[in-house]
Amino acid sequence: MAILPIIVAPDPRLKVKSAPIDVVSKDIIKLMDDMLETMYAAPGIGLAAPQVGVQKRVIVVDVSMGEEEPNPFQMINPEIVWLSDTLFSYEEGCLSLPEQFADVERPDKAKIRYKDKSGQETLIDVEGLLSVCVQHEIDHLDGILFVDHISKIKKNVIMRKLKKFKKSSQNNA
Ligand code: GNR
Ligand code: NI
Repeated sequence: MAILPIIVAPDPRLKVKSAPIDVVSKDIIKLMDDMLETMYAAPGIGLAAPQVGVQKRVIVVDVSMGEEEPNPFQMINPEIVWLSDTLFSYEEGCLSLPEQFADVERPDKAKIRYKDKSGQETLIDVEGLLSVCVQHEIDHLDGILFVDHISKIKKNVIMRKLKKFKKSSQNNA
C-alpha cells in the first residue's frame, strides 16, 4: 500500500471527466487500496481517483466517526440512480481545496449503483453525511468541485486563497 500525493486546486486535472472502468484489474484494486490509505492518512472521509491524478471512475468513502468501527466503501463506476426532492445543507471541505469550507445544499437521500472490488453490481441507499460525501466524490469524477455549487463571489474568494496557498507552499518546498 502507498500514500499518494493529492492534487490541490486550481489544477486542470481536477476538471476532467473521468472514464468508466471496464475490467476490475489488479492495478485498479491496488489503486482503490492506496486511495483508502491516502484518505485515512489525510485524514478525510472520501477520495476520488482524479484527486490522485488518475482519471478513472473510482471513489472511496468512510464516514464512520472516532470510536466507531471503520466502514469503508470502495466504489467502481458509481452512478446516482435516484435523488430525493428534499435537500440537506452541510459545510463541505475538500482535500483538493485545503482549509476551505462552505455550506452546500444537495439532495438529502440518494440511491447509488456501483461495482464493488469483486466486480459485483451493488445498489445502496444513502442519506445524511454518507449521501453528501458520495455525491461530492461522484462530482469529482465529472470534474466538479464543491465550489461549483456555491455563489460566484464565494467561489472567487476561495480560489484566490488557494492560488496564494499554492504559491507559498511552492516557495516553502
Ligand atoms: O474529507 C472530506 N470531508 C468532507 C466534508 C464535507 C463534505 C465532503 C467531504 S469530502 C472530503 C474529502 C474529499 O475531498 N473528497 O473528495
Ligand atoms: Ni473533494
